[in-house]
Amino acid sequence: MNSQIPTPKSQQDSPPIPPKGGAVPPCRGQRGFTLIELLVVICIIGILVALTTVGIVKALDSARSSSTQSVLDSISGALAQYAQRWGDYPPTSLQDLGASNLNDKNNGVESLVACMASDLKGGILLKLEDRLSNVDEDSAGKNITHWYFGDNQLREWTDDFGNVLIYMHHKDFAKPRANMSLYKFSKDTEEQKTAPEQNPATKTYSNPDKFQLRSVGKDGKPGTSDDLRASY
Ligand SMILES: [Ca+2]
Ligand SMILES: [Ca+2]
Ligand SMILES: [Ca+2]
Repeated sequence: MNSQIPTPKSQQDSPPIPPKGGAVPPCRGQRGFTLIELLVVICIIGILVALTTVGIVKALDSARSSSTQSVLDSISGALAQYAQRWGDYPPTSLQDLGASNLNDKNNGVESLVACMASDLKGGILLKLEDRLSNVDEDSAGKNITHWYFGDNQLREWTDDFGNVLIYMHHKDFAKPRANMSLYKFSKDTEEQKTAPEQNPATKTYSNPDKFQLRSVGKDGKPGTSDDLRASY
């Protein structure tokens, strides 16, 4: 004779009743993270963030370089039109067009902008107004080329890294005057000397019968590997 009292069916199937107060006891085998595990996770997240940041910076630099290259090529196309219209490319210095009291910085690009902004002989060839700057904060005594700006500031065009472009007419490649070589690329940087680009082996100049138009690239220094130039 079995003296055990059988458990009623309704009690066998019911889930365990949590203790009063709502606290659920931890399951067997469940535990929190150790300090080492947390540190490893934090390290991995840190590495992933660093890798992503490097990737984003590289992508942005690449986009800026592409955009700068496209602008250099647009200016180059407009320069061909200018030469057709005027019989020559813009001079490296507005001194050649009668300007006086130039401050001898950024002369090439200032002459380039002034000539392309002229509204004479068929009108303005290129505006690029979102790239206009005047980092050396100078002005001419008068409006030399009949530019459309409405004041006498000597403006420059900048690349996508915020540095002014370099321009030089081919007749000055061999013997640039001192006032054609000095560039202040941005408001935050010191003046730097530039020189026309040559093939180091043959000593021939790039684009020898026309002009040189360049960007100093992200590093803000002329003559380094990140420089960009118009597709001659
Ligand atoms: Ca200047
Ligand atoms: Ca200027
Ligand atoms: Ca450079």
